[in-house]
Amino acid sequence: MNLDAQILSALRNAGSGAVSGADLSHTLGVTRAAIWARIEDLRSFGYEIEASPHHGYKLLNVPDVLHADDLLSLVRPGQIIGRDIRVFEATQSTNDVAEKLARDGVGEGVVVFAESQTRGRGRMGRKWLSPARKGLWFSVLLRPDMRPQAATQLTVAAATALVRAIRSVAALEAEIKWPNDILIRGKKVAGVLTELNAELDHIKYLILGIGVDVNLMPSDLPPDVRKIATSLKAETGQTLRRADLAAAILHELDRDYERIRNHEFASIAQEWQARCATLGHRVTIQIGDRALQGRAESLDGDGALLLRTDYGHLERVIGGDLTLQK
Ligand code: BT5
Repeated sequence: MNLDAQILSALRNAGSGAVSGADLSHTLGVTRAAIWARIEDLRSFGYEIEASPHHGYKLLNVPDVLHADDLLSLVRPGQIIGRDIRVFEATQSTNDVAEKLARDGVGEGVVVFAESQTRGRGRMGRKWLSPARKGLWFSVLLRPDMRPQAATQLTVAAATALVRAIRSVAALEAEIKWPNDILIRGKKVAGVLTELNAELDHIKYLILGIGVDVNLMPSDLPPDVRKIATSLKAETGQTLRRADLAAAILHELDRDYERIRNHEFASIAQEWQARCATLGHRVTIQIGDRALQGRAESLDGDGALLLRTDYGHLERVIGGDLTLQK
């Protein structure tokens, strides 16, 4: 953690109390003048920090901006996901930035956030709208020791992590629509885009791109997307502090990544199945120009969907566009 993150963390730990400049300077091993300079800088980002000669520094209010040091100060010790955080004001796509970091040899766990994306993408070249400061648009770089066929485990993990984080921060029960949509009352609130670079039997790196509609309102989206999308603000009537949600998602994702590393994917799959709006229903899955019809039965050990087709076969499906049959 760098100095700003350590200061923010100390101020947070003090709760409604204050921390003296002398204490901060002593614990962090820098001069009081250096602390003061960092406090001034944080204030310029919108952090409201009271400075009183008698009591010291007190955190009064934190702005709804994404700030790498602030996010880092919210990451729990020992987490892999989020041990390195980069925030951009604008990028084309955070997945592209993460991919570049991967090619440069950056270690797994780095998370790239952008306040806005000019070319956010969904699957199969579709667009992902990413209005500035209204949502969480980010990518996580992972280097899992697994076969490419098992990569779907991570999409499944991302979905369960999103459901838990949304529950803990917004008190909403979200549902999962296979393979990568998170829905609230049938409308999409988040999506996951998993991209990987792999050899035949081994993943070199994998990028989980996650988009969450947090504080946007229907009017922020064009009419065609507005019809199918919602946001946490639209559902709760409240503006959420995005950093809190981001921290919760990274924490939950880290827990699931640990379960995957410990070969406990079955427990994630179980959780996923309990929140999945798709299982047990008759569905059509469009894969390119092929349409499969049948009953969505369960997930297999790699996270693929098992579909009982109308001909009685069990098909293993790893991607596609799913519609529920009425
Ligand atoms: C997805 O694709 O749902 C994956 C979305 C992943 C976005 C993240 S943001 C950070 C990272 N960087 C990127 O460039 N991407 C990732 P798909 O299932 O193909 O859904 C795309 C469809 O969702 C579009 O065709 C629209 O109909 C709809 N859509 C677009 N923007 C949306 C939004 N902000 N909220 C809800 N739905 C949206």
